[in-house]
Amino acid sequence: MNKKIVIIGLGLTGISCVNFFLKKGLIPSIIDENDNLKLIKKIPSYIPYHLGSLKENWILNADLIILSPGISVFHPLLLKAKKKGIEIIGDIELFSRYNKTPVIAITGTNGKSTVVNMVSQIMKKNNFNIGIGGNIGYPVLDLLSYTRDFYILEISSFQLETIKKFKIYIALIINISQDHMDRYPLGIKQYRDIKLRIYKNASFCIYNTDNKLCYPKIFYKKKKYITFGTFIGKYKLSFCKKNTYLEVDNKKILNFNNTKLNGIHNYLNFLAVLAITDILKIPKKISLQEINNYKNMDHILQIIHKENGITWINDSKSTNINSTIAALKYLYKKKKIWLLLGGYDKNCELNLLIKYLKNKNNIHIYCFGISSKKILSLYNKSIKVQTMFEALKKIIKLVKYGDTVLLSPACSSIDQFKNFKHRGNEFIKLVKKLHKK
Ligand code: UMA
Ligand code: ADP
Repeated sequence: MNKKIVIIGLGLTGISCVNFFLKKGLIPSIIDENDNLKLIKKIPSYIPYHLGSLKENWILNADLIILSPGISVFHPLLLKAKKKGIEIIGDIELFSRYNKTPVIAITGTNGKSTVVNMVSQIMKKNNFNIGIGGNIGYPVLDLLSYTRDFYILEISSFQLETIKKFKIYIALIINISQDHMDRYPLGIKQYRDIKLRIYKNASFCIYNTDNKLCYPKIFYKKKKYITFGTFIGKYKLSFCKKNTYLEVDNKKILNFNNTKLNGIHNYLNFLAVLAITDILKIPKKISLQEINNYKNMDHILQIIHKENGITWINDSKSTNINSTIAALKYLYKKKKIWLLLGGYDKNCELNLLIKYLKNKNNIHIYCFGISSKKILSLYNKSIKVQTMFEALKKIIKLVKYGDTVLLSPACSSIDQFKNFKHRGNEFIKLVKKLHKK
C-alpha cells in the first residue's frame, strides 16, 4: 500500500502520530512551519520532512492529512485540499478508528482539566484501570499501547475541528464562553458549533443548563441526555441559609460548605463529575468522599504565599475572561484584591471582564504584556506595566494586612512565557524573591 500520509505539525501530537504509523509499517511525511525545529532530530532519518512552510504540493497530493491541533482546519490551503477530496483528520479521529475502549470525553471553555482530574481520582478509587489523555498533555494515540477499562480524554475545540466519527461513551460540555476568537473569525457561534461536535457520536451527552450555548441543537432518541446547572437539572445546587447543597433529582446529598474546594464554578464542576460517575454506577459514597477531599491542581487558584496577613494566589491557568470572573467571584469576600491581568487576549472581548470589574472598588488592576494597552484603554484606572515583575515590585510596596494579590490573567501566556506553567512558576519565583529582601 502506497498511501501518501502527511502529518502537519511535529509537536507532541505529531510525534505520537509518527510513532503510530511507523508501528503500522507506514512511513508518513512531515511538514512543520517552524524552520528551526529541534524535534526533527528525534525522528528517523528516512522520514521525509519539510520545514518552514506548509508545502503546497505535498498537501494537495496527499491521500491522508493528519493535522496537529495548533493548525486551523480552516487554513485556506487545507480548505483547498478538502475541496479536492483529501481526507483531513486529527489524532483524536485516528485514535478513535483503532480504539476499542470506552471513552469519556470532556470539553468546555473552562474546567476541563479539573473535571478530568476529579473523575480520574474517583474512578481510580473505584479500582477502574484508566488512561488519561488529550489536551491535558498526553497525546491520545500513545494510550492505545495499554489495556484499560476506560479512557478519560480532555478535548479542546482545536481537536474537535478534525473529528468525523469520534466514538464516545460519555460526552460532557462543562460550559462555553469566549475563548480562541483569533481562531474563530465568525465568533462564538463558530466556536460553539465546533464544541457541539462532541455530542455527535456519543451515547450519553451531559450539558450545562446555565449556559444555553451548551445545549445540543438536536436531541436524538437513541442518545441519553443528562443535565446539570445552578437551578435546573438532574444535578443542581440548592441554597439554604449559609449552605450550598448538591442535589440529585431534587434530593440534597452533599453540603458543599464541607468540601476542601469552594466557589460556585467548582460546585458546577462537581455536579458534572457526579453525573459521569453515576452513569458508571460508582457508589455515591466513593464519589462524594473524593469530591469532599479534592484539592486544586497547581496554577489554579493556588495559594503560594501568606505573610503579614497578605495572600498571594497563582491562577495562571486562567487564560480567558470567564475563568478570571470565576476567580473574582470565588474571592468576593476579600477586602482588597490586587489583580494581575494580561498576556495575549486571543481576540476576545476583554470589555466583558472590564464591565464586571468597573463597579468593584476593592479591585486594583495591574496589566502587563501585549494586551495591556487594550486593558488600559478600556479601563483607565488600570496601571500598565511591561512585565509581571514590574507589577509585583509596585504592588509589594502598597499591600496591607488582609489584602490578596491574584495572578488570574484572563489571557494566554505566549507573548512573554512558554506556557501557563512557565508564567505561574515565574510568578511563584518572583513572589518568593520579593519576600526574601
Ligand atoms: N505548527 C505549525 N503551524 C501552526 C501551528 C503550529 O507548523 O500554525 C507546528 C509548530 O511549529 C510545532 C507543532 O506544530 O512544531 C506543534 O503542534 P501543536 O501546536 O498542535 O501542539 P502539540 O505539541 O501537538 O500539542 C497539542 C496541543 N496544543 C494545541 O492545541 C496548541 C496541546 O494542548 C495538547 O496538550 C497536546 O496536543 C496533546 O494532545 C495545549 C494547548 O495549548 C496545552 N491547548 C489549547 C488550550 O488549552 O487552550 C487548545
Ligand atoms: P481548562 O482545562 O478548561 O483550562 P482548568 O480546570 O484547568 O480548565 O481551569 C482553568 C481555569 O478556569 C482556572 O482558573 C479555574 O479556576 C477556572 N475554572 C475551572 N472550572 C471552571 C468553571 N466551571 N467555570 C469557570 N471557570 C472555571
